[in-house]
Amino acid sequence: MEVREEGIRTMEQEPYELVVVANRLPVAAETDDDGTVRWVRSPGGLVSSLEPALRRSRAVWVGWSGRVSSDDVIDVPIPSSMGPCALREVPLTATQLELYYEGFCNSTLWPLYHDAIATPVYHRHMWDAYVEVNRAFAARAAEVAGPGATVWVHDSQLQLVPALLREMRPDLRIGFFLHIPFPPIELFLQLPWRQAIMEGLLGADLVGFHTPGAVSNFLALANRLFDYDVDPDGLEVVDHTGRRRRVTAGAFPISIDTREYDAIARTPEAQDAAVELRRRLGNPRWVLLGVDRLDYTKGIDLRIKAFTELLADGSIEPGSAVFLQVATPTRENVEDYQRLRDEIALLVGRAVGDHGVIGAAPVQYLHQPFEREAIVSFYAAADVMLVTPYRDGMNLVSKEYVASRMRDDGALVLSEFAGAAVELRDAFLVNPYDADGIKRTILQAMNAPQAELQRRMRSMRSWLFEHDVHRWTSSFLEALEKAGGQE
Ligand code: ADQ
Repeated sequence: MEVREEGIRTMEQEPYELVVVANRLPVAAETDDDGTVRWVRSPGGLVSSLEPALRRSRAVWVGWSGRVSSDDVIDVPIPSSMGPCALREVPLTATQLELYYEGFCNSTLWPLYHDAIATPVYHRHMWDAYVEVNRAFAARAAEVAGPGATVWVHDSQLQLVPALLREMRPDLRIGFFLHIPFPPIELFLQLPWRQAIMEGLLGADLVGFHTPGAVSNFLALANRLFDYDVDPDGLEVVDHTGRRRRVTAGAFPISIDTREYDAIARTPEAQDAAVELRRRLGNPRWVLLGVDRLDYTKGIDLRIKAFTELLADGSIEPGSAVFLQVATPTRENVEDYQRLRDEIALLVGRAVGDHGVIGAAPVQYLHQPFEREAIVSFYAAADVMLVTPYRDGMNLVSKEYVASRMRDDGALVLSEFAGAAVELRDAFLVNPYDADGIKRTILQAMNAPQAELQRRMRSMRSWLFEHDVHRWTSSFLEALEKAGGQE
């Protein structure tokens, strides 16, 4: 297919041998006042992880562009120069967005897979929209994949795609990766559509998770629901024609581009910005930092309460420490998120009202997105990083902090229930539900001898330099290459 864009002629390389299927495309559509559609790159996240692999092969990315289509959907081709590969849109209507994305993905699956921290809703019309949208994604992938292509499906929004796609295109090699936790059997069994979701996932040749714990939850569930014999690396399933097929399951802990974070942190701009930030905070002895999407899974509330109690009981002297919480706005149309936004604002307001002095607040709160360079300068400025999710698939923030500490200093306080805790054993690990435990651990991190901090940070950094995102991508794709096999 030829695409013309601003006089540049580019040739897309069909047939595609690698197809990435994810809810969002790495570009977003913005519509101008006169109705013209402009494409804007959405950097970071999955696209930077996959970029090298995408550039190596004839690749295409299938996903939603962020714009709402009317019911009679139009297919606007996206200029291929916008991405590291060709891009194909799956259009979503306003109703689909509400029922599939805000509904089934964010109000059913997200809370259920995160230990039901918020109560999941189970509505049949939302499920119907989830099935419909998964079908549309599978159809699009089936349409663009070349013969025998490799397809990598991402995350909880698209769990039905592997089986749907296999039905449409049995020649494909299909991998699925779940970016969020996979819940224990007892929770998953609540789901009225548990069987269909598991059948969807078992359509893949390889199903990947962040942690060994998630793998064993998945295998135990396959055994319980279908009575399949499982082994530690997967299972054999029987398809509708009676043929046996191998499904491999494994842990592939996602990571970051460690060298890139390290390099940004080393720039004079980042270092100057960190010094300036500390100055603006009043040059306290300790800067504590939280960086999260404003999500109820992240444990922001208890973290603020713990810090406030330390001020109240005199364990931290006012003026000696400032806690900066940065939170990106997210999922603002979902009710639980609107409530959380108010709760956090209230907690911050109380802390500042009760313990602040004129011109100096012990807790500072920014509910805004920032550029990556700015986030790195926050990391560079922070003596103690607080990452205390109640449950998190991996948590990249913890890894980004470590990668940004080029002087091997700083302390990472990390929830035992983040996937990252499996790897970052030298963090100050904490039970995120235990207010006293968080308080004790914050004090321990603040007062640890420099030699201990250096030992811990060095060991975490050397792990991350070896286990970076490039290793994640290649190990998943290599395992996918070997996976599968039919009788
Ligand atoms: P998230 O829940 O979004 O990801 P996380 O892994 O921590 O959580 O990634 C958040 C990203 O957003 C980080 O790269 C961070 O730098 C960035 N970010 C946070 N606050 C920001 C702000 N104010 N401005 C700009 N950027 C900000 C999901 C799962 C995780 C899993 C990832 C990847 O929930 O468990 O690690 O996917 O698989």
